[in-house]
Amino acid sequence: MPKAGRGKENDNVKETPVPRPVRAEFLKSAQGIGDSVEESLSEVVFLGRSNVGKSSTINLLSGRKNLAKSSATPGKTRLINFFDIGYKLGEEDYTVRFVDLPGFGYAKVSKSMKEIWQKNLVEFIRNRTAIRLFIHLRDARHPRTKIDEEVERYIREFLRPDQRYLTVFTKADKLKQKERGALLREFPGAILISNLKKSGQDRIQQEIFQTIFGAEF
Ligand SMILES: Nc1nc2c(ncn2[C@@H]2O[C@H](COP(=O)(O)OP(=O)(O)O)[C@@H](O)[C@H]2O)c(=O)[nH]1
Ligand SMILES: [Mg+2]
Repeated sequence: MPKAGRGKENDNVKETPVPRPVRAEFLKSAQGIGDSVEESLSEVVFLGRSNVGKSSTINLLSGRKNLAKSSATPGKTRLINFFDIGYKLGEEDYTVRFVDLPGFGYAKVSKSMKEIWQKNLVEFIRNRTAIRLFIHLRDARHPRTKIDEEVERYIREFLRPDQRYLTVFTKADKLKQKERGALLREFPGAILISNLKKSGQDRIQQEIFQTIFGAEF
């Protein structure tokens, strides 16, 4: 892939390029690893508590208003959903697979991952070879919930060298400017987004391309 130009501030000659979604397609819903789609593309997994803004974020990143149904029909909410997202970066075309995992519950204290996720989901995230990036969505107003901390610790324990873990805080529009700065200082490397204001998504697209295609921005 062509090396992306490093955009400097006040440098109006070269702008930092952003991968642009141009196609999006729902593939299927699966119960678990057994009936999932073939592992033919690198995958980005989205996980987070129910109502954190997962569907909204997938819609924002895919450039499609209703790709991930914002209010999934009952029964479908426990399934793993697969989407292929086609991108353009410069003149090149790329495809990335998005995986939307069921939201985990609000349990304050859990003794094991089984109480957070069903067995089939734990099996999926641990054993699915195609996963290259975990995007953990967290609510910017509640950055330290026990369940989010547990999930992060759990996934980092089995994270492979070819996999990355990215924390994205949603609902940035609910914070004051000062609070946004404080949050990012507390979580270096995290990204803050607002689905309402449609802000922050470019950096996620760049992270996806850095991880999967080794792009440099
Ligand atoms: N203010 C604000 N609301 C958001 C944001 N993202 C999602 N929401 C709202 O939060 C609710 C849950 O969003 P949804 O995407 O369905 O969450 P999911 O359950 O994690 O898939 C909806 O009412 C969204 O409109 C955001 O960045 N800012
Ligand atoms: Mg949803």
